[in-house]
This record gives sequence, C-alpha cells and structure tokens, in this order.
Amino acid sequence: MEVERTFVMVKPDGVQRGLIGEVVSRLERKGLKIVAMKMLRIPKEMAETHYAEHREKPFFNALVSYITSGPVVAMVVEGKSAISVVRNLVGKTNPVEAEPGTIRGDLAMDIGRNVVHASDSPESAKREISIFFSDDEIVDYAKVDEDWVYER
Ligand code: IDP
Repeated sequence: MEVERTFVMVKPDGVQRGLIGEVVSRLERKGLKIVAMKMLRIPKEMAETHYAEHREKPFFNALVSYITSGPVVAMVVEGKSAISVVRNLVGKTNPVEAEPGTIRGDLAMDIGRNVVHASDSPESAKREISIFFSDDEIVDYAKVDEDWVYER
C-alpha cells in the first residue's frame, strides 16, 4: 500500500446545500489526512482544463456551467491507496446507481448535481492537484493518530 495524494472537491451544489462539513467529516473519519484545502470560484478556463477529457461530450457545456456556478471547496487528501479509498467513499458517478453509505449514494439524486469530485487515477490526481494547488499550498505534517489508523 503506497501513500498517495488525491484531489477532492465539494462542488457548488454541495457548498450551497451545506454539505462541506459532511464531506470533510467522512474523509477524516475514514482516516484520511487533508493536506491542502481552499474555497474558490473556478474560472471558466480552469473548469475547461479540469474537465478537458469531456470536451467532446454532450454534457460538457452544462458541466462547465455547473462547476463555475458558485464557490467550491478544493482539497488534497493523503493516505495509503487514497485514490481508490476516496473513489469508494464517493460512490458511482450517477447517484441513482451509487451505493447507500457512499457520499453520492446518501446525499445526491442527479448525475448533474453529484456533490463531489474525486480523482480517478494517479495520473488524474497529479494533473488535478497541479491545476488547483501550488506546491507551497500543500502541507507536509504528521497526524497524531497515524499509529492507530495504520498497522506499521
Ligand atoms: P466522476 O465525477 O465520477 O469522475 P466523470 O465521468 O469524470 O465522473 O464525469 C465528470 C462529471 O461530469 C460527473 O461527476 C458529473 O457531474 C458530470 N457528468 C458525467 N456524465 C454525465 C451525464 O451523462 N450527464 C450530465 N452530467 C454528467
């Protein structure tokens, strides 16, 4: 199990619905470590870069408009196998199919309003972190519970 960093974002619907704390709390309770966090409004160009892989999809314009419609909370989250661990906590893209117990399964109804984003691979984590954070915004620190979260 390798220590990984992943990019997580509470989308505008999550912020408006008062779900920032709920999402952060689920990540913390799992044992993940938040190593960077900020609120921002995503400029249109940055949204298009972040979602570049979907540029040709029919929902692309709606997606960019959704993600730029209000403030988001962006995070870098660290832990062993953090990319898969967070994707599992987040659940399937479409909340209709997302399992109960996952963020989307418990808190969302519509694929176009699915509360949270999380990187789906090491390559996308690296790319997405670098879009939202500079190296000096990511904090390297030890958490006191690490010996209780992980078997050494
Ligand atoms: P992910 O967020 O689970 O990684 P992706 O396939 O990368 O899912 O899609 C990015 C985002 O685009 C989704 O979270 C969702 O908000 C939106 N999206 C994906 N597919 C559709 C669709 O068919 N209709 C509307 N929005 C979609």
